[in-house]
Amino acid sequence: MFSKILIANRGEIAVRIIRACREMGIQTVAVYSKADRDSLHVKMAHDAICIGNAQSSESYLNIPSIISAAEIADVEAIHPGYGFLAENPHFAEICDSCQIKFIGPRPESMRLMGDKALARETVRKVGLPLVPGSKAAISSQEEALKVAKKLGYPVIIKAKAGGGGKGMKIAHNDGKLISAFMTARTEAEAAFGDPEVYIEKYIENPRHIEVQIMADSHGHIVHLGERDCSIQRRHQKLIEETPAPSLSKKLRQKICESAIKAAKSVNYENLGTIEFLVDEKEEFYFIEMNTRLQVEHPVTEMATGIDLVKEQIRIAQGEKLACTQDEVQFRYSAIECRINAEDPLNDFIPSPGKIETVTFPGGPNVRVDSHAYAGYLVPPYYDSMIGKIIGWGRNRQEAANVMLRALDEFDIKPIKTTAAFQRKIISSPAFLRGKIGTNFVDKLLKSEKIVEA
Ligand code: MV4
Repeated sequence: MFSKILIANRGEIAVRIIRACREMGIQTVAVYSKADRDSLHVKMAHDAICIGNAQSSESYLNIPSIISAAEIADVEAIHPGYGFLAENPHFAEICDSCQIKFIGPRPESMRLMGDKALARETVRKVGLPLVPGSKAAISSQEEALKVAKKLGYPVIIKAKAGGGGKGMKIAHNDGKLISAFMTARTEAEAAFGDPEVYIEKYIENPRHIEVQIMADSHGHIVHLGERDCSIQRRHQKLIEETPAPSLSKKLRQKICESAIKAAKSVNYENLGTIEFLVDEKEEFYFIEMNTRLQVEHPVTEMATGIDLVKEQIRIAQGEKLACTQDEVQFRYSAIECRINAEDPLNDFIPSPGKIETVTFPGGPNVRVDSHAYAGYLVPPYYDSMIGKIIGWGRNRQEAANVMLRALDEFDIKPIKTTAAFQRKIISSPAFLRGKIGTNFVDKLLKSEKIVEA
């Protein structure tokens, strides 16, 4: 059993992991950048070590600094959280070679699933449905044109090393395809050091459905249901929920079984999320697998009563899963709003700065995961998410009512946040009817502009 863990992250997720460790009687070591000296995760951990400058490349992404901190603090394991080094197979290998347990999947699984074209090919072999597309990376304009002709427009160009919507380009005709192909390659090279791209048929306004799985080192694997993450703007998710609204029992079953199949195909260990698109004809397609704990994990936790971070730590300790598939119960509907320090009235520009006052919601069926407090300075160097509010109930309507009430209670000054915008979404008739797709937010923003004009 671990007695001390280092958390290689910051913000709300570092706080979340420290909470799990406390309950398990595990000592915690925080690492922090010079911009995060006064951060809540630093106050909450047993120990804290400064690992460098504000810029992430010099701190939270700085592998030698983090490993040195782990050695100095003499920890047995590192939890990477999400983002930063969470899906970096090289970092996991270095942890291994230093006899520090990386709390996550094996490096080979991360490498395989990190190559989005190879991931496609791997799960295709075990029978998962894929969006029609190229089998491997496309390296010439001629080949790109040939594939697009076969698929029919529109098509989407994705970076092999990408994921999460980074570096994607949509093309509606041959002319646009050539320029999109060239830009996609250049951007992929700049962002990931790998210019390789692949092409898929573009699905219009799909629902973005993902399945949470967990797998232990003894070959046991269970799914914890799905989440709908369609409410997003520019690939930043704003609202996530479980169960996905208007998904038939049969389709849900098929998607969850497919997710297990995908994870089994790579002999997966630890937590993972398998992403799917569901189109207007109720067809579903695998798109990618994320090999980490996700931001939106709390909705699954509130719906099932399973603490995913504790499970992750138990799995890393070599323990067996605490429950079988039949024992997993889906009790509640849960909704999460990501609270970003951004101004929705000003094109969502980041709104960092000092928080003078903050009141978090409370009461029945509300959870707040946040590192914000009165007096905290939101630094401009990192992601703008300052916390998450989760509400749940016996059905979606109850969960939505709780969420709306919680958003009303939430108050923060003087920084701007997305909360009021999320309130608008959740109180909209289309959302309440469960009529959501990935175009939802853009449509809402467009309709508002027309009203203003
Ligand atoms: C797609 C798609 C449509 N067709 N793939 C976004 C996240 C990443 N994991 C994959 N994503 C998408 N992949 C095909 N073949 C639509 C999305 C998508 C999206 C695309 C453009 C603009 C906004 C989007 C929001 C959610 C999903």
